[in-house]
Amino acid sequence: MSQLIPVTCARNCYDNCRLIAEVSGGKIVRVRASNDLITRGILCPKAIADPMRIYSRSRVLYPYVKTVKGFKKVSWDEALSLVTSRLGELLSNPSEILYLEYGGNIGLMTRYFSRRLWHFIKAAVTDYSICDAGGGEALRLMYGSTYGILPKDYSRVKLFIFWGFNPVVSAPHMFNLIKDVRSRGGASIVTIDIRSSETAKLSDVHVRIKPGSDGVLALGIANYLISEGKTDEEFIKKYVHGFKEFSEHVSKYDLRTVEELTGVPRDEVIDLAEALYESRPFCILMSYGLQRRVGGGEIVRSIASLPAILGVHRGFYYGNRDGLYLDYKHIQGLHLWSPSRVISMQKVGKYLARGDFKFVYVHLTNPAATLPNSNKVVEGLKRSDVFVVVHDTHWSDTAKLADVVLPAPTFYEKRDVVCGYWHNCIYLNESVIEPLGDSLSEVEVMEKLAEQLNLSPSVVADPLKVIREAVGDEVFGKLLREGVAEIPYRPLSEYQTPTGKIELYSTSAAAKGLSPLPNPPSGEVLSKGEYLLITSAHPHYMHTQFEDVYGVVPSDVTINDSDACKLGVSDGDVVELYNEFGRVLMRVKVSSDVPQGVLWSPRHAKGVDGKRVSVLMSDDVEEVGGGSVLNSTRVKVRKVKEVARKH
Ligand SMILES: Nc1nc2c(c(=O)[nH]1)N[C@H]1C(S)=C(S)[C@@H](COP(=O)(O)OP(=O)(O)OC[C@H]3O[C@@H](n4cnc5c(=O)[nH]c(N)nc54)[C@H](O)[C@@H]3O)O[C@H]1N2
Ligand SMILES: Nc1nc2c(c(=O)[nH]1)N[C@H]1C(S)=C(S)[C@@H](COP(=O)(O)OP(=O)(O)OC[C@H]3O[C@@H](n4cnc5c(=O)[nH]c(N)nc54)[C@H](O)[C@@H]3O)O[C@H]1N2
Ligand SMILES: [Mo]
Repeated sequence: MSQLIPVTCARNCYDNCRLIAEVSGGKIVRVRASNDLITRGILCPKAIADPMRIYSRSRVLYPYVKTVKGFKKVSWDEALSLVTSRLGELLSNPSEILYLEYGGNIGLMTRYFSRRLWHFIKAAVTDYSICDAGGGEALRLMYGSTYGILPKDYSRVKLFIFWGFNPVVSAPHMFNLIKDVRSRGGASIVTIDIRSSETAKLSDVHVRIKPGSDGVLALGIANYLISEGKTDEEFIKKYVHGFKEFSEHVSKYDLRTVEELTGVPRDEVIDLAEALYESRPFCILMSYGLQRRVGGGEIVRSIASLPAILGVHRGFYYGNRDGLYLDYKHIQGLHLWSPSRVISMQKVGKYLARGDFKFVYVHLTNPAATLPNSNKVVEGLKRSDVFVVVHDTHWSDTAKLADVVLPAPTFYEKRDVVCGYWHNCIYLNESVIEPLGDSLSEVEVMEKLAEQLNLSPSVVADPLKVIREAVGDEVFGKLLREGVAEIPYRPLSEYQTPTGKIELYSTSAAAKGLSPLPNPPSGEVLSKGEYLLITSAHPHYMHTQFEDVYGVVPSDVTINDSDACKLGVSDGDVVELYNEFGRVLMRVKVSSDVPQGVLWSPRHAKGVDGKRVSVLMSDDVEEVGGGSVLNSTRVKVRKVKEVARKH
């Protein structure tokens, strides 16, 4: 007899699906999809493959210590006493301890509660800026916070614009929900992307734009609407600050300039502007890929001006966490303690390699593969004076470089409370199966470390009690009774800016020395022989996860036909991509899906030489919000090997 046990996916994905694990003989034999509003009976390729990944040979099942002969299996006691003796020596110099963590599991206990130990000892942390920081800060400058329309309100939306967003791959359940709204009520779907993405191919309209020029398009649309008198005056009077300055500012974005800079024909610009005006309420879904570039924050700010002049309260989606009445700071203990140093995530490699840190604790991330300028990350982690501890479910690239590796249970093997950044549901996960091997959860490891270091009991608080304080009694009560609850959401018409209005002229930006009005780049400019390398999500992988099931992330680099011709390369040939940060060998795929001058690879692609494409990624820092500029990476291309062709 098998048992069916519900569990919510805790991966760093918009969807956060409700899954049903089929358990037989204490093992998960299959994963199914629940039929709720979000999951809708559909599984993504990752959830389908979970049983294989849970029981794969690349699981870390026991603690290991690195020796000259390789990794040696040890007991938890041995591993922990090694870790705490190193950590103990540095407690009086906490800025030499780096706590490196990201979104391998976004559970409130696994990810947020376990930060308490590191905050308590004042370890250095990162600014968590790799993914969405530029756009997030841009929205805060203008709207006071990032939240937008919730999925349960999509049924009233008449136009969805996926702006630099590829949800068919990166948020398949979001796309399915919106596709359903389209087929029921006649809403349309527009995608604005530099390439023919999977989503562009399934949309009603694909607006193909030059990389990095989206802000120009948005301000051009704004200028057109203002000059045509197609704005919502009442709304602007009541809710918008700085419309006059904004109108003057955007007047330079005439249709000719916009067409020239963005490559979008003027008729398409007008169509898009008219569609927005006619199809209110609309929802502009801006992705994180769009803003991971130089000027990314200003691009998001420019796009976010459109709902303001057209009278749609927060007519966008970017990330909804800010809208939830959930006190994340409280769970992390940030109301009690603060880190001794906060470093840019883009610069982790640089700072590690130059010896800023003596002890690095890594969990929920695989930085040797996923951070920019990753050659430096690897160099830094390999330094003989740096002690590296990795707590992971699997033997990641980073675990293989560690001094101590600790086994972690997957989200199927531990209790947690899960809540994401798209919908407002919060779920209680009970463990579906016993933890595999000797694995211990993040909370358990934190408790053990705190105990051995004789730290205050306030670090090792009861996680459920702390979560209850963070969500309030009512939500918590429902969560315990029913396993799921909705978190109350801030009103869409509330703007947490200094003026209480949407600030097209941002007073906070001015105070920070940034341009008070949106000031987007005119697009990526390439020098002779340079290509722009864009990387984005692949359906089979969650970043570097699932390589144990689907094989390594393919080493493909997609090149436009005419560029391939110029370079004298064809499908299957091996080329070297190189720049000031590193070099990697990739396999050519010729396609008109990408425009001239642009190369596309799956994120974290593993080259034919075994190197990750991340060795090429620029570690520059975006001005607004300190975001990453991964999609502003420039490379040169050299043909290395021709594939044998049949004649
Ligand atoms: N299968 C899968 N799903 C995932 C993930 C995963 O690894 N695998 N990761 C999750 C995470 S952490 C994230 S952050 C999201 C990311 O997923 P998305 O938010 O969808 O972002 P990306 O995949 O980075 O890029 C989306 C699109 O932006 C386009 N783009 C790049 N530059 C520009 C530009 O200048 N202008 C325009 N208009 N378009 C541009 C790219 O061509 C790409 O099609 O996905 C989440 N979902
Ligand atoms: N070139 C390029 N680089 C990028 C991006 C890009 O688009 N292009 N995208 C960036 C973005 S948006 C992001 S979000 C980052 C993501 O970067 P990472 O967060 O480093 O991504 P993952 O490879 O998913 O690493 C997560 C790790 O957590 C582990 N893990 C999973 N569940 C658990 C758990 O419950 N407990 C523990 N202890 N470990 C667990 C996994 O095994 C894996 O090793 O990459 C960034 N880097
Ligand atoms: Mo991300």
